[in-house]
Amino acid sequence: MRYILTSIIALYVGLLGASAQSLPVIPLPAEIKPGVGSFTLTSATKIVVKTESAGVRKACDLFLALVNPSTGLDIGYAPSSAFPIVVELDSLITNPEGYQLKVTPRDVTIRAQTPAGIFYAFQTLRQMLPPMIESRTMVAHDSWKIPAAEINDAPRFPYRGLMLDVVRHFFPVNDIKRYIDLMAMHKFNYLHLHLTDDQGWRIEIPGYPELQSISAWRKETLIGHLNDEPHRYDGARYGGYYTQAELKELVRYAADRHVAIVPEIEMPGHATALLAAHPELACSGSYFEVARDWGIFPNLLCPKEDTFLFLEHILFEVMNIFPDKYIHIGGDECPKEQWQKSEFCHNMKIQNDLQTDEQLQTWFMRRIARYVQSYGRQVIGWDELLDGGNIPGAVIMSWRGEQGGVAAARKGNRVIMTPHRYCYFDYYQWRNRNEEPLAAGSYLPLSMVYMYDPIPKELTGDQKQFIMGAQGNLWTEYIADERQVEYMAYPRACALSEVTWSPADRKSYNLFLNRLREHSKRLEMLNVNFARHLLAK
Ligand code: TNX
Repeated sequence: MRYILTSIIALYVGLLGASAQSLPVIPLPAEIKPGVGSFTLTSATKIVVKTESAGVRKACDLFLALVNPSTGLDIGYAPSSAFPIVVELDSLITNPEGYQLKVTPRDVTIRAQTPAGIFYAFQTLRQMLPPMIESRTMVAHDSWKIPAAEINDAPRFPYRGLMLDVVRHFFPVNDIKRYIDLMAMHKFNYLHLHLTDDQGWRIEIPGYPELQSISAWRKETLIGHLNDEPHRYDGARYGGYYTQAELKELVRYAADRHVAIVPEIEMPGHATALLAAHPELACSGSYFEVARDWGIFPNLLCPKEDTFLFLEHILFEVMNIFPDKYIHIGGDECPKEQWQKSEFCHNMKIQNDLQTDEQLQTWFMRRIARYVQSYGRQVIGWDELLDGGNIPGAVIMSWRGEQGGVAAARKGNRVIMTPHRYCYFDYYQWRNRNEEPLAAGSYLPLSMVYMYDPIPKELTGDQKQFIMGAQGNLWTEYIADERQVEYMAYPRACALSEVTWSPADRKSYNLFLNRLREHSKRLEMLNVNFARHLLAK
């Protein structure tokens, strides 16, 4: 009886264009109403733009650049068409990133308040087409069908991020573009670039040539895991940096795909590479080497006037390259021995009525925050930022756990959740480590990413609104190339895209896995080196 019933349901679902479950769209849209039949891309299909704007055109252009090579069709624009894809801005759609997408056998209609919404509608439409649409060369395919459906969609959170650490390993601009392409397909809208750390400085700053000639390079790199003893090194000079022109081009590329880049300049810790070029910014010591090991280093910038002037100059340049709202000022993992030993820091604390070194650190970061904020920008910092007091307006990235985020939201600071237990994609994703490439240590399976809810339970109604979203972090100590970047990020980033985009009450890990099985064919067409443990069936 049960079998017959499921067969009837399956048949019924098959006749309808799309069921919520059969559409393999990731992240899952907020609302899908299945329709009847399907729309087919043919040479008669044309995009009809009802409200012209550069942003709308760009979103359409990118869709055409995707579908024309694989289909061999010459789909373009027309004032009208018998089989149109109608694109229209509509101020009645309330969420600036939301959209309505209606597919019938005769037409496709896309409405959104902004070009971002139009872009996201196209990403959904793309995922409703067969995976072969992703091919860069023409493929023989009998028809390019899109199942009929009506989709109303908008993100759950305004901040949907991934971080890429380009210090521990350095990735060419083209690799980052590919990372952005994949992010955009999954409706992520912030790429956090970790640009400076103990092991390198990756951003060109005019007027400070040693940042390029000294800080950007390490003598050699640790082989194997940090915990392996004794430490062995590869003997190969390693490094590089992005020129200002490259970064500006990357910003443009990302903006076209509705991804904003958040640049991070680390301070006062994780500063060894900077100190290698500018030892005068330390409290004591005159010789520092760009780090060859991973881990936490004792080298801190000294909270003196020269340091602030230097950092302000750097941040001025950074703001000139990166036009978006947020500038990340680091602030994590600062062992305080050097400050404790310093007469200067001791006096600083007395002068400013500070009792602890944590208060001194927050005081340091508050000064930097004010500088950045004076340019109309906003700072983001790791959750250590508030260990010694408050920094008005600072956005807190809660990484040590959820507590930093909870405390920040209670103080009225906005929060991006990135607790390592749920969001660190440098951790192993499979139980049997011996079967895996070397990774950082802990274990973060796909299911755990999927199950994560960025809103901590202990927050009250009012406090919840301070949670802007969540971010997955890809630290690259053990990730040397783009293939491994993709292996660690996917499919966990697919899961995080649903955490940050899809309505919490529609999430289901099993249904996600079903969609992911379909979605993986698309990733395969895109030649993404995703981890296949859970898709082998
Ligand atoms: C902690 S998360 C760090 C990074 C490391 C990472 C390795 C954070 C703000 N700091 O410097 O790369 O752990 O998992």
